[in-house]
Amino acid sequence: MKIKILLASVVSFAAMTSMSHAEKWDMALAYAATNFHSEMAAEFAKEVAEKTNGALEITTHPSGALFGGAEIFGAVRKGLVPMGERLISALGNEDPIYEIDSIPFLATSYADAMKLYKASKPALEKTLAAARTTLLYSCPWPPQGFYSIKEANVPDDVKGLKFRAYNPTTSKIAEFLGMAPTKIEAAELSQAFATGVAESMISSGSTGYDRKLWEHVGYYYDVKAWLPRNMVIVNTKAWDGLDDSVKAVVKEAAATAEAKCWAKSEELDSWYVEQFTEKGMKVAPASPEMQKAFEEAGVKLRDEWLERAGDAGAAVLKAYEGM
Ligand code: PCA
Repeated sequence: MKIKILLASVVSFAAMTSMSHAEKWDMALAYAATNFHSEMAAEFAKEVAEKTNGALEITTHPSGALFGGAEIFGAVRKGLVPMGERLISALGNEDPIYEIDSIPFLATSYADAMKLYKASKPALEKTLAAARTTLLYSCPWPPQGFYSIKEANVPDDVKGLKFRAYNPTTSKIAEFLGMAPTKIEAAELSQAFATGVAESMISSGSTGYDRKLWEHVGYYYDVKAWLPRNMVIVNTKAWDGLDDSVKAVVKEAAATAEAKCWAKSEELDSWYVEQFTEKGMKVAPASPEMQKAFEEAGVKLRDEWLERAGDAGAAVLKAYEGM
């Protein structure tokens, strides 16, 4: 009897202490609250709060409100914020594995993008671990197309255009085509096009839609060049500090968010592009000349990537090609 009472009080004490340790985490997001990536992050946060009975409450901060896109990875790594979402390939200068999803024309469908994710995930997780961060989930943007303020039928048409880049790969493609790249976060896009700082870019219909680019840009070429992914990461020290039961809930919610987000991205892909036509943009596939120029840039970039990524990179590509 005594033991039972003692046990009961130990249990309620444990419950109390775990309650007093209820964690409140911020999650830094770069993209608009209405973007599907941000909506999934909000659903993920809600599921975690519900299933942990409030032991972990995550508040999402979209549109770069807490940290701008370019700062999120560093902020999570340093523990300035426990959790955040970042466009993986924007980190390409830190390690080539971060930009495997943006090698042009390597994986251009959702099925191939998933294969590439699976083939590269162990290497990605290892690289993230060395940066004291842990991967929770990763979700693709729709296939990438080319936006231009002027009609782009042949490579000469785009020469000299100011190009908005979001990662090293897009900067290099722009240079290859004689455009002038500048790195600009999605949150600043409308302004960049409105003021003429940007005149062209490669991105998905999703980002053009979020930023109402039809107000400034007349042409969208549906190149389907690659599907870059975002990743949701957590500072490893913060992660290690969670109870195992909370970790299990977070992992499960992350797996759910990942599956839903991939499906949502694919579902919205053509819808975004349809909206452009409705808003009066000219939507077309790339002309054969432009397609050829993009593909030539792609071959160069792939070779260059393999050189930088060495044996480890070659092994990942081989695993992907064998899937
Ligand atoms: N949208 C993001 C990255 C890729 C995409 O489709 C952006 O343009 O910033």
